Amino acid sequence: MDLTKKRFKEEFSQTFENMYAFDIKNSTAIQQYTALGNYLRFSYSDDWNKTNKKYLNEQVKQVYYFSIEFLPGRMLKSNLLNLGILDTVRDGLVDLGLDFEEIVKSEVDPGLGNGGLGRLASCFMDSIASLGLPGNGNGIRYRYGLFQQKFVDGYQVELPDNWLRNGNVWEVRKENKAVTVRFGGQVGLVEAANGHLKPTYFNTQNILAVPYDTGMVGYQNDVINNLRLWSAEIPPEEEIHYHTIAEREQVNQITEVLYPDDSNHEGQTLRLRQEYFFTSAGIQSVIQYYKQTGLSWQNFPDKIAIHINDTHPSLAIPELMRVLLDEEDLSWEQAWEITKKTMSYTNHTVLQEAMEKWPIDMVKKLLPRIYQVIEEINRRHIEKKLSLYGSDLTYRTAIIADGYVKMAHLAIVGSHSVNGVAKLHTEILMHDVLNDFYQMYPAKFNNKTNGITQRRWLHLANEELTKLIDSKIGTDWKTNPAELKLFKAFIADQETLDKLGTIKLVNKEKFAAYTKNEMGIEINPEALFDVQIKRLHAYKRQLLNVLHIIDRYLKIKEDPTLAIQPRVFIFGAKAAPSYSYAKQIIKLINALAELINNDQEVDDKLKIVFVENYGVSLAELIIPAAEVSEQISLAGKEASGTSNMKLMLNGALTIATLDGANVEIRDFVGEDNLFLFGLNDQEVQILNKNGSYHPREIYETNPRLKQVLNTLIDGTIPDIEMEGRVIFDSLVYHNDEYFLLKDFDSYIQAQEEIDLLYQNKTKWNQKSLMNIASSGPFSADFTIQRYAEEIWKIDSQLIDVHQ
Ligand code: 26V
Repeated sequence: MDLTKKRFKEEFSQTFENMYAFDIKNSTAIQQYTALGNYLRFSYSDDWNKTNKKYLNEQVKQVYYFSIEFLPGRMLKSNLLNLGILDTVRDGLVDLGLDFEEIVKSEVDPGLGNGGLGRLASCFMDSIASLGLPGNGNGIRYRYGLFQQKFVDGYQVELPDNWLRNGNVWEVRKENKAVTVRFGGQVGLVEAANGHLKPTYFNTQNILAVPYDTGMVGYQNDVINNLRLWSAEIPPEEEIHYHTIAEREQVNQITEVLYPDDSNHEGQTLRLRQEYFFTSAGIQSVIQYYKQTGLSWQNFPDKIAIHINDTHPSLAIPELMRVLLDEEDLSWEQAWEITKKTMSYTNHTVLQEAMEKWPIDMVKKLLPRIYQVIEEINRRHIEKKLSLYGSDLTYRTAIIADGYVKMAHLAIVGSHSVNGVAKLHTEILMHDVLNDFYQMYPAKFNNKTNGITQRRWLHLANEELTKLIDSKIGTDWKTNPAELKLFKAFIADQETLDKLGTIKLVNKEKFAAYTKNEMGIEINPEALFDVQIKRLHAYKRQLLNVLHIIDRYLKIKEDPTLAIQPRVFIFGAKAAPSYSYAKQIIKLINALAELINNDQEVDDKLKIVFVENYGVSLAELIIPAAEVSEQISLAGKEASGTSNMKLMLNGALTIATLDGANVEIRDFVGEDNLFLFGLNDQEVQILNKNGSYHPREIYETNPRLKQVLNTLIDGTIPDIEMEGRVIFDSLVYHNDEYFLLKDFDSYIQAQEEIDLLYQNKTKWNQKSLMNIASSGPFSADFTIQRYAEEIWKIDSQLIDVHQ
């Protein structure tokens, strides 16, 4: 975007006065932010409109990314960067006497996702727009995002996240694009004009789905794609039927709040309502769009790709079938061909407890017509496969079985592509978790290793490092991240290595200022910063990290003069409100922090910082300051991980099991530049299969580990009587499901190697540089290119947009 500083200052000041009718000098940061956001939205609205029109007029194929979560982070800076006016605006604001960083911080960080899955969806939206690909997001405009986390006496307390309190400058409400979503009622057959019997719905509850659109700004390419989030309302013509507040509330509830549990499928009706609500609204809006093209239904898959992010939107399959059958009068065969060719599905987890399945009665009652469609999909699936694969295999793949509708089965049968999110994860899907389906549909399965956007996670989060890289290898890496590898040429350049060290130190100082001001914890920026940031889950093994910390603490207490590398252990993690074991681990970490941080003898050899309310904005502060990246899940459990990629991109060294995308990280950066430990997934499988794992024996025979574990129950760590006992028992007596005891020694050994290497700053910085330079392949731009070419079959519109 062309914008001079002079013009910006004039136009922005004018916008402010038009909005507020007072002088900008007397305004708050939130008001300045609001005016700036509006100003930016106005200034890209023309390109937004043009992008839309171009897609429609040229009838290019578009992808619709259906996701029940998007986690975009603050948008002001990334929009400025992508519009190409970050420096102009920043300088202009300084001229006007305003504080840019204060303005940036006054934006709320929308928490419309739980973690990896939602953040991935937002990285993808950035890459889709930046590559000039015709793509749209489809999701839910939750009135309340993921809870705000507070610690009270070390315990997690959840507060509502009223993210819309001050409005949202980026969204545009589009009442003209509202659609009706129908729940409940009955299905009957009514004779149509052509004499055929046609399914018709009676006594349904009709909900108005109102879209709020947000521009997804491409990186300096004039492309503005669309993220459409739906809100549930009472249709004006139905107001008369709502007599009580409770009835009205039931409607608002549909889009009231994001479900905060990403590990355990609980099967509540409201969640199923959410899933159908946004998929049905999304499908209807795609159909409305398609009808404008005037093309025949047979061409639908040539113009539309619909991607379902995990199984949450998998009702898109029967919903598209319903529309094509009941509203557009296609035959089953025609409708099914179109649906399969249109849909593709990504699996994000192998955890059994997270697999979605809905009780038949619930689906029947809430979505009677959809249930009929699913029944017929299932009937035909079984009928077709029975003679080919025999009854055992075939019935294991049934969509309806044991009283439930199995959503992953529906998603696989109804799509042309099924992908995992890292090499190992896809292997496990093909050969283990989804092997029955792999036997039936080998060609559907493919891998798409996750990626991250380097624009947010390097360029914006770490501007100093960006400047250094620019000065060494130029700026082409911003549009072609593969070029980051050119940075390897500076492996022996002492000046570059020293600069890397200095930049890291400055970032650590920034984080230290945060912990001091916000948490009252003083940390030494010269200490090694060790980071584990991700949702709290037993399989991610934050507890293994804790055992290592306790081990260090005991060593220091045994010999307070010990020369040990000072470390700060940084945690960020929310636990699902109903996940009591995860909450007990939070309490343990906080109690241990209280003990260690206040122990004079320990001094700054050891500190623990557990940040409250971890999310995208805190990640942007922590990741550039990180030196060690903890990626220590039990092998075979973490589908991919993405914080591993962000930390590597910012020069942290990884300590890892061979799990998820850690495998590819190892492949790209080389074994010498990260620290591997622990069981691999094959070894885990064998131990699980032959039942030969006996943690109690390890406890009894490993004195060092025994000493560490005993601190959980012997009063060493104050105020954790209950939690310490539960955790101790889970490890020692209740078979240590995630093999912490088994991996303890090898983890400690890897940590000792880290300490040793850190003594040699040059060698450390060399490995840090190798990590930065090897992280290009993890750009979401590449991931999205593969989705676009291999699954969606869509093309970049970049060159034309510039004409
Ligand atoms: C699952 C459920 C199931 C119960 C109801 C609520 C709910 C909400 C979200 C989820 C998603 C769980 C799957 C997930 O987040 N997987 C993560 O996806 C990341 C992106 O692919 C990947 O990097 C992580 O390894 C994976 O755990």
